[in-house]
Amino acid sequence: MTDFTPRFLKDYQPAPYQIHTVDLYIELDDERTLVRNQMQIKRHGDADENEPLVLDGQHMELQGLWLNGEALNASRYQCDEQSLTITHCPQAFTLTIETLVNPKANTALEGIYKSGGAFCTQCEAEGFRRISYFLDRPDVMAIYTTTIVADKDKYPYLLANGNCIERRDLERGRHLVTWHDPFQKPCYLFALVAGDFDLLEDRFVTQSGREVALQLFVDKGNLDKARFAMQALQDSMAWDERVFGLEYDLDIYMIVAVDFFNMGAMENKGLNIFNSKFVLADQRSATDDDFFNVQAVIGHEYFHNWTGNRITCRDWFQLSLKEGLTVFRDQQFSADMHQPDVTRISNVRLLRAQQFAEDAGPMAHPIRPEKVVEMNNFYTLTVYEKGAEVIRMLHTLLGEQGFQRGMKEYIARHDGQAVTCDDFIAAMAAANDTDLQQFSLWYSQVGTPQVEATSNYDANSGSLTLTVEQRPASGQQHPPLLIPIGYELLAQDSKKVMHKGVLSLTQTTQQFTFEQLNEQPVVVLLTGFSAPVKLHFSQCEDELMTIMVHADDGFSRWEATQILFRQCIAHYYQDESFSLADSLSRAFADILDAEVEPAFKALQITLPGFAEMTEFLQDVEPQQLLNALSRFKLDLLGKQQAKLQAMYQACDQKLQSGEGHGAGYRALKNACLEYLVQGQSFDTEVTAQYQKASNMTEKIAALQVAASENLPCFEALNRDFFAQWQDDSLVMDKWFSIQARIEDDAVFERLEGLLNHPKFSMRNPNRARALIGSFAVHNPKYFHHASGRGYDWLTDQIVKLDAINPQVASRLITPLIQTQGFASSVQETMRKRLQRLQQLDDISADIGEKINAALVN
Ligand code: B3K
Ligand code: ZN
Repeated sequence: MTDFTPRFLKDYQPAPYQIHTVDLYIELDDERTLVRNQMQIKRHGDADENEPLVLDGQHMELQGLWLNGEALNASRYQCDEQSLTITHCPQAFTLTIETLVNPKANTALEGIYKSGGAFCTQCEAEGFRRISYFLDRPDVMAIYTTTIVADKDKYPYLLANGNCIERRDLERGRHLVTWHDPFQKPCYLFALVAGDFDLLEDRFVTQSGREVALQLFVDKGNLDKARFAMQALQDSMAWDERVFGLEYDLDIYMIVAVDFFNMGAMENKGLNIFNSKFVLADQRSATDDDFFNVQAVIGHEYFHNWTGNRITCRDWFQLSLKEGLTVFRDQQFSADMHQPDVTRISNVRLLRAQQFAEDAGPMAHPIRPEKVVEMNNFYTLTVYEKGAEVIRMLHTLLGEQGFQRGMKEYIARHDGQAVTCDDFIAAMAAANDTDLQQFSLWYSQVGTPQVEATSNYDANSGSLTLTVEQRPASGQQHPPLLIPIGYELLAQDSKKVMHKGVLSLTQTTQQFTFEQLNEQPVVVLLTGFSAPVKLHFSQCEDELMTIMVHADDGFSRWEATQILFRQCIAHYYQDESFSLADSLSRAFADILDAEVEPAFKALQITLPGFAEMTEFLQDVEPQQLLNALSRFKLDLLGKQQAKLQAMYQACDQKLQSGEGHGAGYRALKNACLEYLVQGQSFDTEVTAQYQKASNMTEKIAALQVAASENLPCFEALNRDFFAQWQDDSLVMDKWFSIQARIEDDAVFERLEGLLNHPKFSMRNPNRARALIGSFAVHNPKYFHHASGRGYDWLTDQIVKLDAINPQVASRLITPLIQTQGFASSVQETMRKRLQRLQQLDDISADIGEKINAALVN
């Protein structure tokens, strides 16, 4: 029976024992890997001397146990499926444990496992307990020395954290390598890799003049695809020095790319392990978005070296301490490397389309959760993305200088420690001599707060009063939060910005007055998306159109168009005979004509999608919403076909002449394509785009629209694509993802075929996500099919996947548990599938926790 007992933040207790050093000797073998773990352990001064030592451990065979060199008598210890308990421990002692693990059978991809021919590890959050018995919690920090023994031909590279201190050959073709990491760390940052790779080497000279060796290990034949990642690493290192004054600390930084990986990447000290999707990229096989993500993830993991590794979390409830902060840092890095407005808008789109839904769904939790069954379920958009928004608000309130002062204080106080979110806030407050008590409520509140604003201009006195009100998300309760609200006041005539700044909303209702205005301004609120809230501020079309063109803040210019679109889609949704108003068609034409960066224009003309719209409507009937979205798009095309076509061609010419940043023109060209394919005769152009494209961004966009619009050219292009790319694993993920998006009635038969396709494997998380995840998220027409067949199909796959890899299964179940927002009959159909899952024996804690939460009402 699976254990669904939750753990609570309020029950935190320090560990009674500390592990100070860990000496690991690991003899790698596919099915019988031997791990000898020798630890120096001390009882904590306050702990009772009768306190037993309880070590975590799972999926291992205990082979031997020695205390201070003597084999331990069976009466002194007890071993079960989850732990090893040792009684009567002295105050300080050496404990040696020998265990056997089976990497080949490890399909959960936690602990030691095999990815292709290589051994690798994943320990965060609680995977080290699958390698050895240990106090598997982040506040136990030790110095590690790791010796690896393996066959030299098959595994010429043996890697672990820190610096290499010994390397020698052994008998029977084996070799031994020892690594020592001089920094103490929690076990979740332990890593080991053994394999045969191609190695890309470079170096970085730090601001203090130390030379750091940079090594990137990739599957053979992929060296050219690793060059961009190497550059991204060097850029990250330079950026962290320049902006945060933070320098790398070891003499070597290694990144290994593997194909089998549960998430994006892992920041293990000195030895990052990455999903190859976030390392390998070249123009032919990767899209511009892929390049963006490679750089962002390389940055993210590198930035963890200070925010996560040097200063880590006291317990897993504090995860946002490192993740929210590090996402904020990677977002700032991306903004500096690209266009800040465009980057910010992408952050906000992700937050609103996905995190808002999580925060309104059954798994809603504060950025610092209070109750957890399976920790892996809490690597969420809330902890990461909303967590980053909370850090951003702090940055907005304190300013860049104040924020950096706070960071310096945080590091001065806590370098080398495992700390809490409160410690972080306390350092920020102390450095800025300010009180952040009210601000810290953001760490415990649940749901997306609502903010309602009205404005009143008094022409006689020339004063403008803004009345702003906040309330918790529906069903939630908490005291008023400190919400920074960025604003601009635009002059009606000159369109100049008369005032701008940030209002601090601290009360439930508050008024803000601006005096001495000689005309009624257009008010822009929540500039830069200054807080993760839902803003209700009713503005007329004219005001929105002024903002759309004249606001200083790029996010607000984009948001004004989105508000117009959302309102219009809502009309289409509510009224089947609604058609486009001339004013909106003109506004759309203005956007198309405006002189703005192509990447920005691409975002402006991209309509809010299905997920974003379900946030803004109530009791959604999925098919009716899809219908509204496509009628709206078709009407826009009907009115502006000539302009869209001209823009499509203009982008194409810019690209051919190599003018400007290609990525912006490609984004705009593809955004136009999304409209143009709605018309009757774009088959030839789609085929031409596919055939001419020398980069994946244009090629895949052509194939994708051909699939989702079911164009006649699709089958031929699809075959061609498969034939060309069948041996490239990352491109095959794209291919599977496209197959799942095909909108035709044969989709379920097609999906069955794909599950049995020779290139499909449930064991490879990228592949499973590409097919299953893409269907549930990108094919809403059939996922939400009225028959419930889409829900059934997802449920069937979840059952199979849960037995192989619960962590991946648990991510993919998200669209099925987020029933809120849909009409009650739709919710009922979804819940039936969850009930079916709930009745199964042997469901994992990962899946069980989510289903129980979803079915609780
Ligand atoms: N810290 C890892 C995530 C680990 C997830 C474990 N289920 C990657 C990151 O956030 O950088
Ligand atoms: Zn992270």
